[in-house]
Amino acid sequence: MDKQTRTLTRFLVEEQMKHPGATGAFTELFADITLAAKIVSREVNKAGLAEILGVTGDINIHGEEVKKLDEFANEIFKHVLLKSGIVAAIASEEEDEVVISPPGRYIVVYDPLDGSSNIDVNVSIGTIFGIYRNNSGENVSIKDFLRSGRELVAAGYLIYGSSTMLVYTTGNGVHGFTLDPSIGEFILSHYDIKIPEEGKIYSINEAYESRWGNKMKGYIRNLKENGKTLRYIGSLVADFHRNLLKGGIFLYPADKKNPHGKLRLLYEAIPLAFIVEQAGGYASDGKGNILDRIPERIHEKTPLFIGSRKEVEKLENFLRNG
Ligand code: P6P
Repeated sequence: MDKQTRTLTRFLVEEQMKHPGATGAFTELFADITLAAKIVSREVNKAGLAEILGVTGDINIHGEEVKKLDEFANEIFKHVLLKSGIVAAIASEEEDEVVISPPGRYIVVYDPLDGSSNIDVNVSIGTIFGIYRNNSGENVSIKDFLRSGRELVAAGYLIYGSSTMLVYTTGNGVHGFTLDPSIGEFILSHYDIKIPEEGKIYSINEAYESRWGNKMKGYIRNLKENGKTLRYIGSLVADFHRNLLKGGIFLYPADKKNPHGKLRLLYEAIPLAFIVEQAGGYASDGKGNILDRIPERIHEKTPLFIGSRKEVEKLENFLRNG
């Protein structure tokens, strides 16, 4: 019976009870995040049916402008977070600048719907988020976002797939919850996720091989010679989630076309790096730990190599020594 009733809400309250000084603000913030996630999940799951799949500027049967799903998801998270009175500012992949709305004890970074180009073909997509303390009170500004991922209070992601899952960490392990749409609750399904130290899977877009450096080519050749298998969905959250559970490495290197990589440091790489490290894995930009990087701009790009610790460390050695 307990398995069916261990909801996210109950889990968060149990975690909160371990911190006597806790005010409940973090638990309330998470309730807001899960509310936004449930709304996005509903729209993603019906996107193939509703006119919402349309491009920006279409008018639906209600005479309302139809937003693309990623813009819709951004608006939902932005509204719910900034209306909470708990979040003083947000940085979003869909917002050119940070959006400041104090007061609030926290600031949140997020990619509202990563991989949304896959929604038309029913491939899993996701939301990635990270939560920091607001150390500047009413004077919160962009400077409060340009800080190490080691200051994260929490990080997580939603994966909108065959089921909708929320996976998050507050620095005490990584836990996964699966949405039961019949009761509208996230139920604990993956307690204390640990990524296998090694894995057979590697995830990279091999179409770009001609753009890689020789050391990257040598590393991928070595993976093939050692019997690894390629799995690449082209949706970061889906590729990351599979490798988190099964082991392996995801790679999005810098190349001739993307000299700094394609993926975003602040609201993609850093939150996932916190999660994977809490699960026993490792995330690198090829030179060092992603969590030691200090973003210089909110939309800064980075190479990303993330997954089983031994694999990522072997990749770093290849890039150093060839
Ligand atoms: P490519 C989706 O557009 C995305 O941002 C990530 O979700 C995904 O990992 C990556 O880009 C795929 O990029 O160049 O292989 O199509």
